[in-house]
Amino acid sequence: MRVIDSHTAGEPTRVVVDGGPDLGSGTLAERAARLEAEHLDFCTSVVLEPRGHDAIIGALLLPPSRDDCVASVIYFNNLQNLGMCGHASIGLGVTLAYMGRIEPGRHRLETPVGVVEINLRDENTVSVTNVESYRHLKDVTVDVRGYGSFTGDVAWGGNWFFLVKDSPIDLTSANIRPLTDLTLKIREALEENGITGAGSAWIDHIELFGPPRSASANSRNFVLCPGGAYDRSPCGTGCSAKLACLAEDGLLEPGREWLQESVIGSTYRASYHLGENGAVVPTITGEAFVTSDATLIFNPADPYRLGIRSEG
Ligand code: PYC
Repeated sequence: MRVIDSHTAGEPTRVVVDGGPDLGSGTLAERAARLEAEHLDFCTSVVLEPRGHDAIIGALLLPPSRDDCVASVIYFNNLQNLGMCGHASIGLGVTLAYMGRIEPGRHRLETPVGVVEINLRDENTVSVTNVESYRHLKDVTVDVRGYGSFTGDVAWGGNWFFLVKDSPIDLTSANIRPLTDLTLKIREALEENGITGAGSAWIDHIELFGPPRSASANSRNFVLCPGGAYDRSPCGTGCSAKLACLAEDGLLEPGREWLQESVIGSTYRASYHLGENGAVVPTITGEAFVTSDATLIFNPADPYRLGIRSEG
């Protein structure tokens, strides 16, 4: 199986170029549902140790089913599919350029949650124009065992987020463990209290905000991803959810730039325009670098060929 690895603002993406499972016919959303329901072994074998680690986002590259798209893609982690993934779309743009499949300029990508645009600005810089993003719930308060109460917004940016404005823990890479513990507990508290995204969707990403380190940035964040890893980048879909909240609070005008720092200090430039129905359409710009072009080997005698999964 050929894979091409990259990182976007520090967050890794592994594009599966060929050798993925046969997902049959149907819409991309139907094929993505089949990947999640029937091919978890494939997903864990690609992203988990010993070939990878739990922060890697897989991107299964498929031929486009629409004439106006350059490719179709299904993003996945060690647990499930991701509807959309900002950093991986930037990584995929740079990977498609590395493969000689796209030239600088605008291209459309089909994802299970809709068509997004990637604008390859140079060899390493891509702007992603995401699906429409919106706030679902404002100022929801939950009691988190051992930590006290937290108030945040529930918003959609291609994935579901709970966004807490003032992190009680300093957002620095020295605090990854306590930040992860806290956000896992917040997620548990949301689940216990039946707080969900639209249509009872699981809120699988938790985002804490605090002051930036750099004078030119607007904010710093820490993002817990569904599988329990943290996002090294400022999280493209998380920035989209943030823009939706800022816009709805009247704190950021269309076209104005928001510079979001991640917990490791990497940055995305983010802005939005209003979509046809008045919703926020975010554009996120970041840099990605290809780090390897490799063949994964699956030896039937290897007891860990499907990845090392946590028990229970
Ligand atoms: O950039 O949207 C993103 C993302 C989601 C999970 C990891 N990265």
